[in-house]
Amino acid sequence: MRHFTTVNDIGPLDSAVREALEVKANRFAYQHLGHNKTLLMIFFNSSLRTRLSTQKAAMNLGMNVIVLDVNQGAWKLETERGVIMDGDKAEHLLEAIPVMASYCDIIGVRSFAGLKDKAEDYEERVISQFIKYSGRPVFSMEAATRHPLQSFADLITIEEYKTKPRPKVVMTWAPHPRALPQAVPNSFAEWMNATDYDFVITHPEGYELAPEFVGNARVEYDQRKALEGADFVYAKNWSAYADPNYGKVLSTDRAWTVDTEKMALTDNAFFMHCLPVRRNMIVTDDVIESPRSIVIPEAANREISAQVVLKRILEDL
Ligand code: AN0
Ligand code: CP
Repeated sequence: MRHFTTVNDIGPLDSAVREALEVKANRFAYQHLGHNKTLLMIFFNSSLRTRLSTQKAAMNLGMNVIVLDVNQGAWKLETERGVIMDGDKAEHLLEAIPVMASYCDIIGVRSFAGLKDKAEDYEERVISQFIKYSGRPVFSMEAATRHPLQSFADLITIEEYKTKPRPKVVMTWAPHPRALPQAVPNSFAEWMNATDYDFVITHPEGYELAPEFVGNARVEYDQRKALEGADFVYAKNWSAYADPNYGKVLSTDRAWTVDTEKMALTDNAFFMHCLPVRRNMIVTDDVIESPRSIVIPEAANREISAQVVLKRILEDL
């Protein structure tokens, strides 16, 4: 593997999951792969899980790790070419990328959607510049439109917990006070559409995701109807994609919060969320604390998805 930004980069999902379960059973078996190799993780946005799990995965593989928080202590970076740099940004990405690349072998980038300019976000302008100008393998730690390390961990988790060959997986929008990117739901849909699961998306009208991510998923505007018979409930908030409301919060209606009464409509479903989660907005205390909540094992699998990706990149370095 060279770069990892979408589901297409991982190849057949059954072998990716098999490899993940092997890595999970024996996570220190590949320490030689990363010897004298350096991972640079660059964060334009906050992170708890991605930061820790990716660093742990790299250490399992024997790598050295450098972490840069661009907005804490580094120079502010200009990302647009042709700008007269007389504002607060002291350095351009076009110098910063090759300089950073000179200190490492592999680069992980977290750069969220700005949610102001849809074209800029959906062209993936930041991570594609890293791919173009670094000369290094680059992987997404959540870019503008996708969060593939999360979706891969979600897939591993569903494979571990499913009790039917073809489970019903329901991704439901849930309320949140701030505007969030569509990266997690886009990516989850992209990965679920690559499986043979029964995959349903439910959200209020106006929250339609980009058609290329919805794909063949069933969209059901009635959340209760969507949840009937579900085996997995995947909650997530996102801001509007459709024009003219791109990046806006259209509703914070807590009638969409996942609670015990809604979980009772399912087939004793497991509850999933990528975290961080706002309790009693997205999901009630009762549901997230219930024995059917698998948010912690889901987060633990982030170490495994990152390790498979780093292992495959190291194998092809
Ligand atoms: C981010 C998002 O929704 O994309 C990161 C999730 C992994 N969430 C927040 O900013 C709260
Ligand atoms: N799920 C996830 O990516 O969490 P962080 O934003 O804390 O990395």
